[in-house]
This record gives sequence, structure tokens and C-alpha cells, in this order.
Amino acid sequence: MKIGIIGPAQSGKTTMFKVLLQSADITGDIGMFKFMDSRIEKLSNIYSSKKKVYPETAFLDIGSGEGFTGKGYSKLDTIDLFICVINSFFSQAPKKDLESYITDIILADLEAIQSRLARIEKDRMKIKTDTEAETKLLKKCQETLENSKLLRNIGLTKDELKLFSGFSFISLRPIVVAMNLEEARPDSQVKAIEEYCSSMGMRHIVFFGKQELELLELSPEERDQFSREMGSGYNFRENMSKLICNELKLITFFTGGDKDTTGWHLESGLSAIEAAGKIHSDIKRGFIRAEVVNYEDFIRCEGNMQKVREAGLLKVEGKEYVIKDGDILNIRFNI
Ligand SMILES: Nc1nc2c(ncn2[C@@H]2O[C@H](COP(=O)(O)OP(=O)(O)OP(=O)(O)O)[C@@H](O)[C@H]2O)c(=O)[nH]1
Ligand SMILES: [Mg+2]
Repeated sequence: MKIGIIGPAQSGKTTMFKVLLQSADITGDIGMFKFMDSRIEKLSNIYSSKKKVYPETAFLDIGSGEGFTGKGYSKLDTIDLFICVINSFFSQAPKKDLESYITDIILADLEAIQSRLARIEKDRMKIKTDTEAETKLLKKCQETLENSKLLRNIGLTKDELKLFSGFSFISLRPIVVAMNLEEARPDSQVKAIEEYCSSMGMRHIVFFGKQELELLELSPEERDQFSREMGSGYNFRENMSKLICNELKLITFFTGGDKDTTGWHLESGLSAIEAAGKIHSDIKRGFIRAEVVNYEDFIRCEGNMQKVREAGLLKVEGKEYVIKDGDILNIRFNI
């Protein structure tokens, strides 16, 4: 999985990249982001784990230089989700900046669709396979884009998406808007961005770039203190983690013990056997059963397995059991 940070020039993309990777002097434009999840901390305390392991994913700081033409467009092929940073600390019209940036994305997709349609038309005599379904779909997408809508929101089916294999239109993938703010920002500007985002079906998140960057200079204790002072609800890396999971339909399950507490990502809807495969192929191969307690129940029982059992909250599940967010798994296996 890869996540790309995009946005207009000088909007704070590299600032966000540094903050997400927790390093002010990072060089290069790719790094691994640890998905923050306070549940991992809590579980690790209960288990007295030596190590905490967070789910990770690659982040790319995509400079604004190349834009969406030619090489710049195909460079984005492998990105699963985009975070579009908007300068809302200095710009006088951040909503306008965002709108014009999103319009550029729409135009880039439109151009890709038009050139595909032109190619189909040109090769009509040569191509033996049936291109009727693809052409019809391309035209539907063309119309969507011409109406300034993102392709992601028109509910294409899996079969339709298959026709596009080999193409990766930007607006088929989630775009999360990050407002790079400073306090003392007029509410009206924030509101305007929020309204635009919801009209386009994009999620948004607040980012205090400058302060977050300054925080990197502090010790972890001082950072905690600051977070508390910022009030509840603002924990940028954790909020971002949740948002990405939501958009990519990922859930988190946990395994824990004295060695480590680990958070694992799993595509929503997958079952225990797939979860086992994430942990280790041997565990998948030798799967016998999964003992499952959900995080919420575990915490309600004060992290005491005896209480969990007595309350009937420990479930024994087979391969087909669909994993839920927050499930703590103990997989019995035999190889
Ligand atoms: N005042 C203020 N300045 C910021 C904030 N975020 C970023 N900056 C400054 O804005 C400038 C651009 O930030 P970058 O993070 O480099 O922006 P970028 O989007 O990576 O820029 P390019 O890669 O050149 O397009 C830097 O001088 C930052 O220090 C913010 O929240 N407040
Ligand atoms: Mg940059």
C-alpha cells in the first residue's frame, strides 16, 4: 500500500511528510508511516510487552513540480490514496486553491479518458476484442468528469473497474484534504473548504503544520504535554491513521504477549484464516481455531482474561469467522 502527499506548491506537503514520519531532518521523498493507535499502547501496558509494533505503510512526498501531465500522471499509478495539502495558513483563498487543484486532477483524468477513447476509435479495425463495454464506461466517466465530479463517487462496480485494469485514474482513488492551518484563521474560510469537500465527497482533516514541525524538536514527554494542551480530539497522526483506514476500508486487529503487542491491518470483511496469513504463513497453514476477545470487552474487564472468560466474552472461532475492528486474536495452530 502506498499513500501520496499531493497539493499545490508550498502548501506544506514536505512539512506533513516530516510530521508523519516524525523526523525533522528526513531526506528523500519516501518513508514508512506508523499508524498510531492508542489501543496498542494500552494493550502493551496490560501485557507488559517489551515491544509495540504498529501497522505501517509507505508514504511519498510528491513534489508539485511535475503536475499531472505526462510523466507526472503515470508516476501516480501505484498510489492507493492521496492526501491533498492545502495552504490555509497564508493563502487568502484556500478554498479557491483547492478547487482549482481538484479541477486539474479532473482535467488530467479527462485527458486520459479522451486519449483512450481516441485510441480505441483508431484501432477499431485492428482490435479483435470487444471494446463496446469499455467505450460505454469511458463515456460515462467522461460525462462525470465534465460535470466536475470525481470518478470515485459514481459507484462503479467491481466488474466495471476490471475494464479499467491497466489504467489508474486519479479521481477513482480516495483523496483526503488536509487543511494546513494556523490558529486565528477565519472560520468562514475553514467552512468554505469543508463545504466544498462534502460536495465533492472528499473527507478532510485539520493539520497545524508549523506547530507540528516545532513539536518534533521536543522530547516525547513534552510532546504529550502539548497534545494534552491542544485539547482532546486533535492528535494529528492518530486522526490521520483513522481516516486512512476508513477510506481504504481497513480494520485493525491485535496480537499481544510479553514479547510484543502488534497491530495488524486487514481489509474489512476478511476472515480469521486470512488474518492468520497476515501474521505468518505457517499459522495459516496449521490453523486450528482462533480465540477472540474484542478490545472494548477486554478493557471493560480491566484486561483480566479471567473476567473475560467469566463474562462469556472470549469466543472460539473457526476459519470463516469475519474479523472485526479491535479483535484481539490468539490463534491456535499446529504444524
Ligand atoms: N506559517 C506557516 N508556515 C508553514 C506552515 N506549513 C508550512 N509552512 C512553511 O511554508 C513553506 C513551504 O512548506 P513545505 O512543507 O516545504 O511545502 P511543500 O508543499 O512541500 O512545498 P513544495 O514542495 O515546494 O511545493 C516552508 O517555508 C514552511 O516552513 C504553517 O502551517 N504555517
Ligand atoms: Mg516539498
